[in-house]
Amino acid sequence: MYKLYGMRDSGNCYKVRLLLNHLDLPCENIATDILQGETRTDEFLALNPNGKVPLLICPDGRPLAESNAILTYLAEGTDYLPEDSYEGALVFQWLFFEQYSHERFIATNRFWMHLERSAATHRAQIEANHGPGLAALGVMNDHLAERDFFVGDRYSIADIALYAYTHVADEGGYDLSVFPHVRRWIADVAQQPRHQLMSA
Ligand SMILES: N[C@@H](CCC(=O)N[C@@H](CS)C(=O)NCC(=O)O)C(=O)O
Repeated sequence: MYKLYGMRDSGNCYKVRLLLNHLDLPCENIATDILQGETRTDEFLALNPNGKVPLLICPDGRPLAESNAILTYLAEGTDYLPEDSYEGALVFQWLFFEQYSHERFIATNRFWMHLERSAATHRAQIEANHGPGLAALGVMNDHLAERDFFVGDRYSIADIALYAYTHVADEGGYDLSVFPHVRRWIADVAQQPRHQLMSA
């Protein structure tokens, strides 16, 4: 059985829980509170020297970190990662976009404003992140104006990766009402079979 070190309110961890649920793969969840330093213990650092969740432990005991790497590993050979090499590369394109142009602005602001509740301390960084976060949402909105899902008009791990922090972007101060295609897509993702709420 898989084991997942993670925190319920973390979008990066939610991505993995969501895919595991879609795939109906049983998993033991190991609650790991980043606010209490539980990713910085010697025991945890021995498994992931980078000190971050999610961390997946495969049934054979091997650890795997980085949410989008975990998604790719679990999705291999399933409907959630296209077999076609070009479409597969497009999925990677959006996974890298999510980490470089989206998550570090939108998730970071949500962390300070909603989870750590340290917005006053990080006011300047929150303001600096806001513009690039809006730009990422704009790129998504324009892309989704033309299609149902991110790649090949089929729900894939590109959607799962981007959904995790987009559907709670308001908690980081982002107003999604100006991104109608993103809002339509959020509703469609939530209708997928075996969808699971972040709070589940
Ligand atoms: N790029 C990593 C980011 C992981 C990450 O930032 N995890 C946060 C929670 S969302 C964490 O564990 N922070 C604890 C720490 O930095 O001490 C991924 O996608 O998995």
